[in-house]
Amino acid sequence: MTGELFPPDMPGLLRLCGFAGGEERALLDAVEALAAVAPWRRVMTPGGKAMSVQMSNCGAVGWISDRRGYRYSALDPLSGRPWPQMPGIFSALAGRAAAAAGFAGFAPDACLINLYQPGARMALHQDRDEADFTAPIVSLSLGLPAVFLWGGAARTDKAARVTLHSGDVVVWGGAERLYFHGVAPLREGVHPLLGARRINLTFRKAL
Ligand code: MD3
Ligand code: FE
Repeated sequence: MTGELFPPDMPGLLRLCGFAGGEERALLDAVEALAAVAPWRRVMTPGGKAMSVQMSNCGAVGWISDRRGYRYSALDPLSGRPWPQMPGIFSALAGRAAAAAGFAGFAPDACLINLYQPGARMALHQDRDEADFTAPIVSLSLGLPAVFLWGGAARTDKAARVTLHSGDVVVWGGAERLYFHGVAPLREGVHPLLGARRINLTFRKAL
């Protein structure tokens, strides 16, 4: 396990390459169990377009999007029921990663789970639906590698390209918490555990 600042000169970021390397099977099993309760779905942007990424959530609240906008909701709009609880293996991993990056006591109340199949992408955006921007966001990547687009404070800032691999964990805090970011279209491939998929979990303090 190695911790490494990336890209250089960004003190709010810590990339922990392979941080979850030994736990991928257990983490994937937990994701599949969650998806059996709160199934993958393609959400609609407020502009009325279906996103190419499929999503689910666990935790006290989940991130949703529809014609009324982006927000966190305690209920899964598909079932009308609360989102499944965040598995202990998720909150423990997120807490350990945040602590390694200097954010002791990180207790996420939301986990957005993104599923990418080849061609799926995420346009440049900011994450600003959370109540408290001083809490970091912790992300975990599983499955096929993805090219992460890492912009700046302004939408027009040129984005750097950083490949995220299965088992990589990144902690995003400080000023970079509000930087623009996205994911380039997922390339075809087969991962030994996940097949032709990438799953990204983002742990957030939303409330
Ligand atoms: C930097 N997800 O769900 S994870 C998202 O790979 C999202 O699915 C991407 O962007 C994915 O909102 C990127 C890395 C990430 C997540 C949240 C961030 C980077 C971030 C919030 C602020 C700054
Ligand atoms: Fe994001």
